Amino acid sequence: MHIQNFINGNFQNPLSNDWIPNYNPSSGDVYGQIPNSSKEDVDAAYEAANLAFNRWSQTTLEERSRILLKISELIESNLDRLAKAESKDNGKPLWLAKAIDIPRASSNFRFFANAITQFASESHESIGQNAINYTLRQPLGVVGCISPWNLPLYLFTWKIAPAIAAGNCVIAKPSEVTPMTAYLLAEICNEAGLPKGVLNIVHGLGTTTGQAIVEHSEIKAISFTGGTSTGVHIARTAAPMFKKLSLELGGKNPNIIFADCDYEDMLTTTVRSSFANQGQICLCGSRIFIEASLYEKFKIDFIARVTQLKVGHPSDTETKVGALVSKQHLEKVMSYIDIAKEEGGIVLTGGNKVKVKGYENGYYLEPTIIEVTTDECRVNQEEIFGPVVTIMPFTLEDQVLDMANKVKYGLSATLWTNDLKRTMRLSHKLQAGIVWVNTWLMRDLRTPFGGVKNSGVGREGGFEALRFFTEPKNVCIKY
Ligand code: TXE
Repeated sequence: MHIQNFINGNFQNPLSNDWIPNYNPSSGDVYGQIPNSSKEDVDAAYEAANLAFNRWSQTTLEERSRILLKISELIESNLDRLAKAESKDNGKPLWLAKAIDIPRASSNFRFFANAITQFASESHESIGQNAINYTLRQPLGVVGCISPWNLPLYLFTWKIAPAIAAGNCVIAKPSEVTPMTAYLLAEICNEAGLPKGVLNIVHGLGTTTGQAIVEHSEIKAISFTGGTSTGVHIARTAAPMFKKLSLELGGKNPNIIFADCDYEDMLTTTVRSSFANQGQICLCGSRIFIEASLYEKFKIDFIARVTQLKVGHPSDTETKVGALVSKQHLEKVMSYIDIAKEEGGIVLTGGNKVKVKGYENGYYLEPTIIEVTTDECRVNQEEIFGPVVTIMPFTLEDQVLDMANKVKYGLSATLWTNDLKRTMRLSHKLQAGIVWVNTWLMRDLRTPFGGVKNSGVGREGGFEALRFFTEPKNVCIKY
């Protein structure tokens, strides 16, 4: 099967006729080919987007909202088909794609279809000067959206929906590792009546296609989610052209557990925040700090729960941990388990590849818990992005705060405690874009989403996203 680019409402092969194999992580087989689009394909997408911009930016909010809602409905009615495609492309359990990824992609369109009708700008009356200032919020023009492989359609639509809701035209590139649902979304957009050229999807490698989008002098903004080193490269490329940038990068998030927490709730959620989606979520709590008085009990119970998680084929309903996304990624994650051992970490459970019957070449890994004695070791400092967590005890609040903040990342933090004063103290001091207290990954799409330090710049979500995808212009009228 050959995936095609989606330019000006049409499906087409890459101009160079250059293709990349697409792997099924659950079996290790190549099951498709995707375009490795060149600068020329990106130029063609730009022409289409630019041509569509005048009309789309003048389309009424009601009409834009109606089309976005239609896309949302069509994603919903294609739930099974999209979930199967996502699971096959990414290796995640099918039930997870059905319960989370695809419904969330639909919600992204529904949310921004509604949000755009409520988005308003300010006016300032200059009292005593007979003047009124008001702010126009104008779409930027043609913007670039580049997304990763861990939550393919979920994160792809999280960028595209606000961009087009705000009146921009988009050139989007999904990860070359998981292109399938983006391809299917293109069909849905045509069916929903999205005008030609408003959304263009070019497939290909980051270093060719992605680079061509970032380097394009007329693309006004880049919204990117992916690895921190890619983010650095994009920022360096885009800065001299003064493009607007939203960068959502890696994380190494602390999960801080105090002895006064609701134990069962904490334990169940901690299993999820450690291993959901094979640990391949930027928000996973991969560094677990436990108050010393609870440490031994937690250690025993956590190991017991984690060894029960079934590693298996994504289509098996019993599977809790599916396949990792690619062979390279599996090797990278495995290399960190070796690093942990070299650094004196103790593998409490997991650490080995798994051979799933009938799918022996798939990229499966046991969920892994590593006990560390120092927070400064590499496995506690670097993003692994797989089913690997570290645990270590702490005694003092200041000590755990210091360890939580002593990494280069600052995306999210989770706190388990029933002490209100402690909650208030720590949530103020934790260096993170998001702090969850007694919960994890609870999302309200109106809230600002993003990180500090090496976890990125800018915020997505709610009106923050609509602000990112518009340019404020001050108009001052003297009367
Ligand atoms: O991501 P890349 P990779 C982290 C995680 C992972 C590491 C590397 O630690 O192990 O990043 O993953 C496109 N110009 N996260 O290498 O390369 C690329 O094609 C423009 C965290 O898979 O950053 C893809 O579409 N685009 C993360 C997207 O960038 C470029 C999710 C992300 O790929 C480009 C994924 C370039 N020069 C990985 N190079 C999160 N924050 O959720 C690559 N791309």
